[in-house]
Order: sequence, then C-alpha cells, then structure tokens
Amino acid sequence: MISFHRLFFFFALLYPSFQDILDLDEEDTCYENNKPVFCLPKFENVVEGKKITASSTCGLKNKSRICLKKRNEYLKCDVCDSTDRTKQHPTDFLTDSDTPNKTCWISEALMTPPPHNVSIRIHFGKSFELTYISIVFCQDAPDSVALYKSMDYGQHWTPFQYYSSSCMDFYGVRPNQTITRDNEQEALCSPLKGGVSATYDTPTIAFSTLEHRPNSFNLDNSPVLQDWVTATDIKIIFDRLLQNNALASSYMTMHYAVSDLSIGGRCKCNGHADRCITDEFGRLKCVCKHNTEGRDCERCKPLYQDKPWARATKQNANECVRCNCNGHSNVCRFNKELYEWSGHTSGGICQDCKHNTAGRFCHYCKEKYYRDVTVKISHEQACKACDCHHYGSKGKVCNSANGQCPCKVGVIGRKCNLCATGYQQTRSKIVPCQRKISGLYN
Ligand SMILES: [Ca+2]
Repeated sequence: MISFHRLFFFFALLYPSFQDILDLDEEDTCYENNKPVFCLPKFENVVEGKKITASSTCGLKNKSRICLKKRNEYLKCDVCDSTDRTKQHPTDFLTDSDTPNKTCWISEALMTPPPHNVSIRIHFGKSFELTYISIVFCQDAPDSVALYKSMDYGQHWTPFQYYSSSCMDFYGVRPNQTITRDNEQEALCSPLKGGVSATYDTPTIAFSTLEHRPNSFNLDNSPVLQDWVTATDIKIIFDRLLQNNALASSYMTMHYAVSDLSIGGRCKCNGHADRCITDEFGRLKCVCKHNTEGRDCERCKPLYQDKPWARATKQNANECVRCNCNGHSNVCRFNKELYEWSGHTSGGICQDCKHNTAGRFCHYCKEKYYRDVTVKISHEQACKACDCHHYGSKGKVCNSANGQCPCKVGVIGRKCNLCATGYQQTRSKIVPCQRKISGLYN
C-alpha cells in the first residue's frame, strides 16, 4: 500500500519548491520583519474531507455479487449490499486510511461488451493548485483512464491526463508526446501496460501535473502553467476493462475497484495567503494578506488599487498599494493610462470623495465649496460651503481657494451679503444694492 506521506516526500524531492513548505508553521508567513513576502497554504492531500461522487457504486440500488481478481490471486467473490455495514463499498473508502484492512470503492457490475465508463468526481469547493493525482486500484487497473479538470465548478472540463493501452485509438492522442513551451496546457497520454505501474507493488496511477512541462521550475512566471495546475473539480473516467482479461467474455460481474485516491496540492491563494478557512456560508476561502481580497486573493482591496494586482512571487510580494485619498474615500479605481504615464508608480483614482472634496486624490473642494486653509486637506471640515447670498451673488460658485462669491455691482463681503460704501440696500432681488444718489436733495 502506498501512503500519502510516501507520495508527499516523493513529490517534494521531485520539485525543490515544494520542500519550502515542509518548514511551514502556524506563524504568519506572509510577512517577514513587517515586510510582505510570498506565502503559500500548506501542502496537503486535498481530497480529505471533500465531496466525492461516483456515477456508479455497487449495492446502492440492489444487492449485487462482486468479484475481484487481484494479481497472483484467484477470483474472489462477495456480496455488495449498502444496507449491511460489512458489505458496503462507498466512495468514502477512496479516502479512508485503509487500516487495518484495505477498503475499496467498487462500481456496479459492468456489462459486456463496452462501453464501460464509470466516473468519479471530486468537488474541492474552491480553486486548488494540484501537484499530483494518485489512484491505487484494488485489482488490475482498467485499460483506459482519463483525468479531467474544471476551473469553474464543473461548467467546463478540460483533459488533464490520459492513460491507455491504445492512446491513439481511444483518446486520439499520440502516446508520450513531447510538451514544449507552446503546448504546456495539453494533456498527455501515457501507455498503461496491463494497468500496472512498475514503480509500485499495487496497480497505481500517479500523475504529476508538472512533469515533462518545460516551465515547471518557473511556475511563478508562467501564467499558462499556473492555470494548468488550477482546478476546482476533478473527474476521473474509467473506461474499458482489459481486453485480454479472461473474465471479459464469460462474466458479467466485472467492476472498477479503487482502494485509495489522493490528490496533492494546496489551496490557491496566488502567493497572498498561507491558509484557507471556511467562511460563514460554509465555503472555503483564503485568509488574504498583502491588501488583497477574494476567495483566491485574486484582486486588490477597494482602497488599494494604486498599482495593478499581481500574483506574489519569491522575488516580489506584489503587495497591493493604497491610494492616497486624503481620508475622504474608501474606494479607488485603477487607471492603466495614468499608471503608464506615471512611470509605473501610481494609477489609482479615488472614487466617491466624501466631505465635499473632489479630484483624483480627493485633494480639492467640489463646486460650491471652498478650502478652509486653517485645517489640513485631510480634515473632515477642510471644505466649507460657499453659501453665496441668493440675491447679492451672481452665482452659487465661489472662489475655491478663498470662498469669495461673485458679487453683483455694489455688493461686497465673502458671501456677497453687504452693500459697498456708497451703496444702499433696496428691496429688489435683481439689484439689491443701489448707488446712493448724492446731492439729489441738497
Ligand atoms: Ca480505502
């Protein structure tokens, strides 16, 4: 029996970058000396505790006879009955620890001739970055196995890897093709000779997601491979029992049987979180750092849009940068042109400036308000209402720097609420101050 831990160390050795995570502890690893650094959730067997469904499981509908033929053993038959605890073979047995006895998920009996496809689907409930998928069979492996992945919770599926004794005939893929930098998102087909991998003592499939892909050691800088290893769901389709299986022609009691399924990977947080938690709605999400947010830390927080979001790398944590809104806004918008124009230093535009402020940084007063220079621009009272006199002023808009309203002839005062020397108040709304006519009554 191949354990998860053996696989873990096998892949940790295969990819040096995975060795880093062996040293993770409970500390916040996203900061070092208060500086943001690239961080990762722990490497784990991501199927543990996940929802696994199978298109076919023996004994669910009717009690049925199951016969398994293990290598170097005689055919062993038993009864599968979901109403009897000792005779069950549910999908839970794919992820149990297999102690003390090896437990197997077993499909319903397959009728000859083909097709024989039966699928297992694993729903992660969130994006994960996968390193390997390992399937340990209870008997000889099927003739063909296809692994598919979805990045959108099962709406679309793309091939991940094929295994078959006849890759071209069955999947239309030449066996053992070479992957170049131009086709790194292509699924390969590996010949499956008798369904047995030479590395293991039990029929096993071990698919390493990055193996043979040129950028596998440069994952940080390869968006294509970052996508390639990302999945929210995995589907495994078993197809066609061995053609040379002596049972094929005579028995109607053939089954797919898997004792262990493990998928190595980690919760996808784009280098901005070192753990994932279940939120109040029961959904998995990253505990985002570096001023990022989203279930995968895939965007900057609303006030941290001064630079474009980027995945953290070992060289640069790409922390999201706060916009300077002088305390008058909690939201800004990234503008690419401004960012380019600034020489990649600042591209944020503050939105919905409060306290009667306006401008890209909420740094001046909006129309009909003026700047009170006795307080700082960040002060809530930095902008005061013009409050121009309804009759004395020609308009409502004052000088934004000193608050002076545009007074009509003969009217003075910041608000235009006084008559100038030599003028007297009238009852007219149009001419509120009239020149005194001197000497008329002299
Ligand atoms: Ca098991």
